[in-house]
Amino acid sequence: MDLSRRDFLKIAATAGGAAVATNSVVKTVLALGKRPVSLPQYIPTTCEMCFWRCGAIAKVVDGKVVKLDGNPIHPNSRGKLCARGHGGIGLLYDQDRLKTPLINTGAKAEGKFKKVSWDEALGYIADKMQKIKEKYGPESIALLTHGSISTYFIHLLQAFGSPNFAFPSFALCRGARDTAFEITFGEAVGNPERIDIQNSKVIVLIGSHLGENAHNSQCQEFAEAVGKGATVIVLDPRFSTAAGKAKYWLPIKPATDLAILLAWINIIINEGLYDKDYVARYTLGFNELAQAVKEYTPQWAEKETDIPATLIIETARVLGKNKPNVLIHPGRHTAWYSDNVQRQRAIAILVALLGAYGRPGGIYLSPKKKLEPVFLSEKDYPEHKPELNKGNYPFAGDEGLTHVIVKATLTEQPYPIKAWFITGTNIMKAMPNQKDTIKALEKLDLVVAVDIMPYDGVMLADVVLPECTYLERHDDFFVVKERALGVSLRQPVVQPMYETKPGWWIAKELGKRLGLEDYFPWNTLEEFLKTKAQIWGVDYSELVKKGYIEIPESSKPYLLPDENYKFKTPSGKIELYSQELKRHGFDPIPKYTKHEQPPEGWFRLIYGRAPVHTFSRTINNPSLWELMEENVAWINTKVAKKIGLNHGEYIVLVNQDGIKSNKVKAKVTERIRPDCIYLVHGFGSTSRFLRRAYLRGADDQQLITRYAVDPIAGTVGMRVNFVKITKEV
Ligand SMILES: Nc1nc2c(c(=O)[nH]1)N[C@H]1C(S)=C(S)[C@@H](COP(=O)(O)OP(=O)(O)OC[C@H]3O[C@@H](n4cnc5c(=O)[nH]c(N)nc54)[C@H](O)[C@@H]3O)O[C@H]1N2
Ligand SMILES: Nc1nc2c(c(=O)[nH]1)N[C@H]1C(S)=C(S)[C@@H](COP(=O)(O)OP(=O)(O)OC[C@H]3O[C@@H](n4cnc5c(=O)[nH]c(N)nc54)[C@H](O)[C@@H]3O)O[C@H]1N2
Ligand code: SF4
Ligand SMILES: [Mo]
Repeated sequence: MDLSRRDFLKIAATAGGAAVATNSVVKTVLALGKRPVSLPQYIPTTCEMCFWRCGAIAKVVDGKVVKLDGNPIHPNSRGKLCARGHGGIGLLYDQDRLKTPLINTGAKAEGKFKKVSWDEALGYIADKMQKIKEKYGPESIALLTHGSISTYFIHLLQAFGSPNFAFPSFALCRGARDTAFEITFGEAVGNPERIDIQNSKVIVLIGSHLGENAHNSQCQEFAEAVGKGATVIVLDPRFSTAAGKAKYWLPIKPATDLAILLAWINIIINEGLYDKDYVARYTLGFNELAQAVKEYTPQWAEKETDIPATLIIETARVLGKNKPNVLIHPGRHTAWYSDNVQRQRAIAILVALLGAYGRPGGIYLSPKKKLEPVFLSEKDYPEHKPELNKGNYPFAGDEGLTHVIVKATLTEQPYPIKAWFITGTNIMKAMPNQKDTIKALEKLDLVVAVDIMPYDGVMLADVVLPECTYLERHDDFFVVKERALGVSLRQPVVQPMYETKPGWWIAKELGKRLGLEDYFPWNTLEEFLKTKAQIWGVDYSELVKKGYIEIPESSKPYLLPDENYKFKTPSGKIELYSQELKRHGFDPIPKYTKHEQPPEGWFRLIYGRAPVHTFSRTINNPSLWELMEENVAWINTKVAKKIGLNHGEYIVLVNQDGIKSNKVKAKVTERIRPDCIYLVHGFGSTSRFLRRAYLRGADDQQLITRYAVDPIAGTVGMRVNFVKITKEV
């Protein structure tokens, strides 16, 4: 029997109080012939079960993590973790983790691995990289990356001479939103989004499915606002969890959101419901906007969206009446259709008309202080050929475009790509058109994956390097730009298990073998962190104890009355009409684009999140898998009745290109429109190294063989695939 905490407290109490507890416990335990139990340690760190990056506190007993809790002083967690955050323990102790470096000895992407030492693996990679560099130049090595490991590998590849990296978080996630807000307000809306949801009187969720999207403090604030009586308006073809809290659920026909947004703008202008002082003081292009939206009447929008004109008018009035304390949620995963940036522009314009940017309950301002970047080394990067990772998209962000890397690999244009590093991203699940991904992998001379788990994309690599989990390592500081500015620390709460190593160590060691040691002028990352903290004037030892430090006097969430705030746009104003878009040949004010709708007998495939999983990365996690082992296909009751389908029956989905999904259970429900089918993303793993997740549920990405690229920023629309239901499982 192990001594539990309750026993400990009992013993401590009988021994006469806390002050003598430790000695008494040791004595008592020895007297009982037991091994001494150490006192629990509580170590703060930063969660990486998703990218909200909450402050977490690990309770560690005898070198084992027994509990994870939210750090109360961290603004992203406020003392609580979500289910996935608690699932960090499951990740740490998952028997299926990558444990040693691996080299594929079979055919390309065959996954026939032998275990090798770090020295052999890194030597092999360095040798191949040098050969590729000699033949094709350093730019021919590309990096697909996500998460905190990105910092070290972008640095390594830039030091080697390649500028070609891409994150899924731009093209496949929030790129459209960030571009639209930059164009309109001169600044992206941030991550975490700078939304003042706790003070909103009206909350409009356009697809944002809070509650299923489990971003911690945002969900907490949403619950708070609902508790205070905020009016919630949800546009979603599916009755989401958030719709369950809404006064208005508008079950919009998928792909038509821009119609309702333009109609709202039309009504708000026509009925004089906009914030006139704010518009006059801060915006540019109001007259052009008023002219351009004249055609977008509520009656027109009704035909496009299936939402009655009366409801469109009623909700527009709710927005106008409650301005400026209105949150039009800017969304996050905005990679929906081919006009993502313009749809997001319409949201930004609506925010401006309601005077909600820089106002309580709307979008709050960035912290007024900055922490200047401190780089891993001060040494300049070598000259290189121009980057290809942004393609020909004038507004593509600095995070690069994943599909452009794939295309360049396949076509060798504008120059060849011969190697991929894949760090912290599951390319088979994150990127659409898996066939192209495989074709590209087959063309490459070297594929290296650095990961913690043997997920699908990882196991197609030539060399697999095991990183330790976030609970076993330091990472670079996280600068938190919430209402105030802050610094969050990640530090190991236990030692790395097996032969796993931190990402910074892997990059540094590989750098050494490539003759790039000068780019890593520190022995451990902690040494670098201490220097960085000193430069920023942050007390590192306090950070170690607390996990999070707020920068004093950095908060200024709202505009002052009559403030002459200068926006970071070229004009210094909020650009309702965008000269920049016009200069590049795009519509300066959003225009409606009609998208193809599914033919009779077909359904649009839509997807989203489950509260207990993060993309594909948690589906094998023992504790989270237990909560949800596979996904289900949401199908409307009438549709099911027509084809004689029962709730819980297994089906297969087939897309327009004849691609079949894994078998998946039907969830027959009134909670979805009849013209679409919904899957939670991330399931249907094809990696046989995952004992729990292998072939469980259906993979939405497998069915997403088509995608629509937005010409403005190169973001990818993934909701343009149609599926049929078959019962042949
Ligand atoms: N069809 C479809 N596609 C999508 C989406 C969708 O909903 N549907 N969502 C899109 C969005 S919004 C996003 S942000 C992207 C997400 O794209 P990704 O971030 O690529 O998502 P995951 O599928 O979770 O793959 C993450 C990989 O990182 C690994 N990993 C986790 N933690 C660590 C770590 O600490 N170190 C290392 N080295 N590796 C780690 C995991 O084991 C896993 O292999 O996908 C996009 N693509
Ligand atoms: N639990 C959990 N939470 C997460 C994540 C996770 O993996 N797990 N990932 C995080 C990340 S990186 C991101 S980007 C976010 C993504 O989450 P959000 O940005 O909140 O979600 P959306 O992409 O808007 O898509 C999901 C919703 O859009 C609806 N939808 C589909 N088509 C349409 C349409 O045409 N119009 C409208 N109005 N709605 C439509 C779907 O029914 C679904 O309810 O979630 C974040 N939070
Ligand atoms: S939202 Fe959940 S998974 Fe994401 S960082 Fe916070 S606790 Fe971790
Ligand atoms: Mo995302």
